[in-house]
Amino acid sequence: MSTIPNSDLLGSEIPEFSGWRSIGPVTGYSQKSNSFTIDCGEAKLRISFERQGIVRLRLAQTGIFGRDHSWAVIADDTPAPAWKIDDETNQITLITSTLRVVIQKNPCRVAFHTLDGKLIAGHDPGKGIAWDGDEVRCSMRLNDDDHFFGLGERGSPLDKRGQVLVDWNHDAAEHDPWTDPLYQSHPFVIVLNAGRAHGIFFDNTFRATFDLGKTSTSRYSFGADGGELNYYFIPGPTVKDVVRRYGALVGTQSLPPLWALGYQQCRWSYESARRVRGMAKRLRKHRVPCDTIYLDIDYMDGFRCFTWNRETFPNPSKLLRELADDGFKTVVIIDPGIKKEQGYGIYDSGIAGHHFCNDGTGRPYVGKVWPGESVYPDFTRAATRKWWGDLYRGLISDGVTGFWNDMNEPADFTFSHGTVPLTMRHDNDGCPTDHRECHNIYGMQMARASSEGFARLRENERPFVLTRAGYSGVQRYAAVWTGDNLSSWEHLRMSIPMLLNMGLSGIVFAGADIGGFRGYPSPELYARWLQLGIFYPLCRTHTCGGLTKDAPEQDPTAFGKKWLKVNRSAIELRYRLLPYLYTQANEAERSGLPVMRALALEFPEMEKVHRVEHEFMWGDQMLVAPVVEEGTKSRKLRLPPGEWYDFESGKHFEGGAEIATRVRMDTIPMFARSGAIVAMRDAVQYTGEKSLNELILAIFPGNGRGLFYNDDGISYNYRGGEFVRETYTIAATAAGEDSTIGAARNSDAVFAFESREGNASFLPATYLLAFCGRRRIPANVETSEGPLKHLKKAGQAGTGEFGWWHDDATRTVYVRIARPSAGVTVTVRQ
Ligand code: MIG
Repeated sequence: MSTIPNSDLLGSEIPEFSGWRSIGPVTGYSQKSNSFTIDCGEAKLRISFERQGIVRLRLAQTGIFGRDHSWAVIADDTPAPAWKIDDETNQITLITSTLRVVIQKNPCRVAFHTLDGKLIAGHDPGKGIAWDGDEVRCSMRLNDDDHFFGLGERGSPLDKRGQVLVDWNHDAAEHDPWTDPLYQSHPFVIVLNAGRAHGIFFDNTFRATFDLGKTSTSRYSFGADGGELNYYFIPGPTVKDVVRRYGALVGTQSLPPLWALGYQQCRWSYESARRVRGMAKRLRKHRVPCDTIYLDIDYMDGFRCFTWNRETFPNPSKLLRELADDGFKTVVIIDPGIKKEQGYGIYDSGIAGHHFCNDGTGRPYVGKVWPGESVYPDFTRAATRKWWGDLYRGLISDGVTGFWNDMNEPADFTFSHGTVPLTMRHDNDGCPTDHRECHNIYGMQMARASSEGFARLRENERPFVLTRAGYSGVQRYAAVWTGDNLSSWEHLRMSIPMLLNMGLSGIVFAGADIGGFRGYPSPELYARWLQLGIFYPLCRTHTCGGLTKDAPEQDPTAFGKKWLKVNRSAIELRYRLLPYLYTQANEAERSGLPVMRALALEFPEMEKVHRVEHEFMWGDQMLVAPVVEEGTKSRKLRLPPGEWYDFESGKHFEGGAEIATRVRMDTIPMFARSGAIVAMRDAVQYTGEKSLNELILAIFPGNGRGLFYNDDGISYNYRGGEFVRETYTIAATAAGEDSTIGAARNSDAVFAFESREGNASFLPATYLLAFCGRRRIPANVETSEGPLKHLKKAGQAGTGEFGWWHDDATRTVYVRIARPSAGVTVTVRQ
């Protein structure tokens, strides 16, 4: 078996077009309910009309379309939209209720227009669709002000214009911001031009490349080493429209169990039960909230999956029970590589069931990973996914609550390119093929097997699976972490555009290793990283600790007293914000919109903020500008247009400008949009510690709307209606005279419990409304049901008594009421 040179797989060369055949003139066409097939000599191009106004194009170079199968696109039973044909001399136009698809006849070029005839996107007039042997490529027109977002996990700057990006899942153990590819493949790009957006999803699992205006200033292109030229044009016009529609096509991030949104502590490795207990005890002793502890590969017996090292973990179920009693969930790592060893049950049953990928000669391919010689389960085979999922039974009965799937690019230490040979065979859901076609989906199908297995074994419990590799749609099965980063400020910064583009690509439940995986962070770097990491949907510290036992600890308690306080308060803030985060996670599942949002998603029409790399919206209500440089005393940042309030102090800022805000070590620059309503609670040590008795709503001056979602936090019952979802509004009613900027701070405010859907048993007994940014003591506060008592002493605040009081230090008017019915309003009169 030959080694494949690195450059062939990981290089970003875009093939020259000289030997390529470009599609020729239209010679005929035919139509069927939702599709229109164009003949271009021997080749055929099929255009079909999909859900949500999405248009699909497929090319058959030889005129014969292959199996129509996708690992990404989910089934859809919405009826095909109506469309009609307008056949003219030089072009054919397909007209839907939202788009005009214009097919130029000679040569065949396809373009997408608005109904009133404006060009949105189209094939490059010179190149169009082309192929060379197995390789396929599509060239599109490129405009001067086109900018590119999405494309999954990349370290490079947020706007991908001018970059060539490769999709080929790669164990990028040592990467920097320009290393490409990384671990995941998401061939989905969002094109943003003067505030208007559309998307392209190139559903091809072979090694793919996107040339986003690097080799040409007049066209961009995407293509793959094999497979079908098969892509979806996803209309906007807003970035949100594109992201939502992409979510409807490939599925959205499934709602995690609530505990998985808590803080998570990991290390390679807590290599013995003693050490795991020690870590857990330390966190509780220092009152650092934490929900989850991870076990890395050393818990296993000789790296054999689904086993325990009985010397270091003599009684796993006892350990896990103790941890559970103390409020910790335990997640263990499981790699795909199965040790080749007769007598090891998993290997034997895998051989008996033909579950391992063969090398092309019929024998299992044997690579090298942690256990030494290892074989690779074929996750592209349904029977193997079932077998694999069931293997978790033992760990689950030991008390393991989630699974961490690593090395699933898949990694192989045999070759310098880091993966298995391209000749390795896969079942490919009944259509056998080689690794070229299945490489990019291997990790996703492993995560799927794990998640589906968990769902069978723990009926009606939401799985938690964390995966390193993935392909479009992986978010249906797993959360994602961004692999082996470095303990450096550069890597802290890099994680932001990376996670923002992942969010735009549907991978919502994601995070980078807090503090960095390789190396040792300074106390300051760790603290600042944690202050950023509490906004990662997946909030996990992880390190390889230099792989030596005496390497320093990397956790919130490890940097001395002063830093412990800083670190604890960051994590407490995460827990205080959990109702909002959980609401956003539910919104992500419903809509496909991410939690960590690039400014371009919320403000597509405001070009100036599109390339802001190190700020983000957190949900639709908050803006976070974490400290990303060592020794920062004053954080410069750009506020998008509108009015903004400092989240802690309530201080008012006019947006649309660069500002600088002074920071101490424990300052996290965060802002609320005017009219923001953010659901919060008191901090807890872990999510299951205390139920939500009082919901705190942080309400900012202005006009706006907010949401609160809640359910049992663990089961699927919410899908059958066992949840509650409230919407609130806040309005600044004109005190009449004052219409100046920031006037909302001083005008009357009317807060309304607008609507309630679902089961009220998931609501808290009391609500604490915190009207922020109010300097003046109100004249009175009343609800639509009557006046409220003015509690003069701040001390009364802690007693749970109903009424209102003003806190001068934080410029907040607090109002505590018992759970009202929908429709009730609360008015603050100035
Ligand atoms: O070859 O399991 O990215 O998080 O700690 C290294 C050991 C294997 C790579 C993962 C990392 C994990 C480590 N793994």
